[in-house]
Amino acid sequence: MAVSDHVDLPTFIDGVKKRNPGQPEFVQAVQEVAEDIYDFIADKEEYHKYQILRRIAEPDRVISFRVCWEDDSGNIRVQRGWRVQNNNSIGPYKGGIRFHPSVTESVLKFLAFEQTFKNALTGLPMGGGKGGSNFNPKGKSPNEVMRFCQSFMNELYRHIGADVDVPAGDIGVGGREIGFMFGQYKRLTNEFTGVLTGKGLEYGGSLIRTEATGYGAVYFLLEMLKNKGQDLVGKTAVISGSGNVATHAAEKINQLGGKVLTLSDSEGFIYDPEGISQDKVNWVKDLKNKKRGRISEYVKEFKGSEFHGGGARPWGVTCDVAVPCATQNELNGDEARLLVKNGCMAVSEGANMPTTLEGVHVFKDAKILYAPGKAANAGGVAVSGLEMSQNSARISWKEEELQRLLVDIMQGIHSRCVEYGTQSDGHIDYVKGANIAGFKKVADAMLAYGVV
Ligand code: NDP
Ligand code: 2IT
Repeated sequence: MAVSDHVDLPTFIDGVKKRNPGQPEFVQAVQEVAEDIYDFIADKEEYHKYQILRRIAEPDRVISFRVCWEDDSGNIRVQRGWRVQNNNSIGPYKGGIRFHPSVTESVLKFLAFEQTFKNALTGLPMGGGKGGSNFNPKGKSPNEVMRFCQSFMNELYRHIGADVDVPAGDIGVGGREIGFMFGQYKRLTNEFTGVLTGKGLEYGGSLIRTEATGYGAVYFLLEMLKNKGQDLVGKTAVISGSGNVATHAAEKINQLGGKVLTLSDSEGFIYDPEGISQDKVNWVKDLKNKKRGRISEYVKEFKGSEFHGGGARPWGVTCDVAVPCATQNELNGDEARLLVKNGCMAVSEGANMPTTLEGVHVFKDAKILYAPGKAANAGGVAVSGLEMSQNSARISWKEEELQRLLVDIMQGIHSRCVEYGTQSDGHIDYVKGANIAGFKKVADAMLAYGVV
């Protein structure tokens, strides 16, 4: 037997740190998963022998490339693009593309790693991948965004395909950008295939894909509450972000009788004590998607609301439930303690890894209902998986059918978390449940393949 088979958890994490210098987000994501998986595989010799966790934490490949484009003033601009193909044991690589100045290889590796478990949890045949660029779409003209997307695809198209790797949107990449990228892929390859998801309805997109992540995160929240004999009626919610996931989470909370108090962006948060009702959510969607404006503009439109600037985050606002929907590490240990102290009973993560490792431990120790992103925000990629199925069959399903499937998938993920995360005192550790259920499916496929 090889000597490295049974390294303990600290030694394993040390190794991950040494092999991935300067990649704190990636190390953080691996550590959070490894803490649970080490318990689970303690008595499972095969997973050790075949180094399954070590292998999942080593991407199949990381593709890095130059993206040149010309801005409206004729300057040549150079950005870096990536696609991280983490693991395709249970299906083609699948995961979004992020355009944001904070994008680094570490960020995309953590996202591709998380995506591997998330996609397994959906029950659909999708492996894990993620891509993106440090391109900042803010303040760019539509033509500049189009030229960037086309240049990005000029390299990416070699590495993707309907049965190989199927990207979608993420931060900074919505329907407009997917349209530009799909158009360029089609032009380069002369093929019309389901190579991207999140497409427009006119060219192979699926109904409810736009809504699916935010809706799904609230369905998951509702499942956790139902398990305690509760629902969302009359409950106050604090939400961060004001993009695709945040606005659709707010919409669903309103539909289910809750009251949304906050939304945010990187400049600060707005607090509306009257509640951000559906007409206000529609106004924010318009602000973000059409006017490409900032959330601070909300207070000019809706009297009685407040804007807290300087990058302030909303976690100090007293609430029953919290739904972080902006970005990674936007909720730290102190903020987690504040939420718990103020009586927050449930947290459902619409964003990926929004809570720091310390914050995760605070929620776990306080035994509140806490759903990690890989479980709670899987509704988006799940409907992407349904878009792939519709594209392969060249049909479009009806909205009611897709709505039913989304609810069904979120309930299925909840059940899997309960199965693997229920503790001896009856408390459900959703982080543990999600990590183990996601890991087991990918790990068992890897065992079937032998050493590859
Ligand atoms: P959008 O681009 O639509 O919105 C992102 C929002 O988050 C904006 O309000 C943005 O504010 C804010 N934000 C982004 N980066 C930062 C930052 N560094 N600090 C503070 N605020 C920030 O993205 P989505 O709504 O699609 O994505 C939000 C989260 O949900 C991400 O974590 C993403 O990975 C996750 N997710 C998305 C899915 C999808 O289907 N779209 C699926 C599953 C998860 P600003 O404009 O100031 O940057
Ligand atoms: O983080 C995610 O799950 C996404 N950004 C969606 C990925 C997808 O392929 O739909």
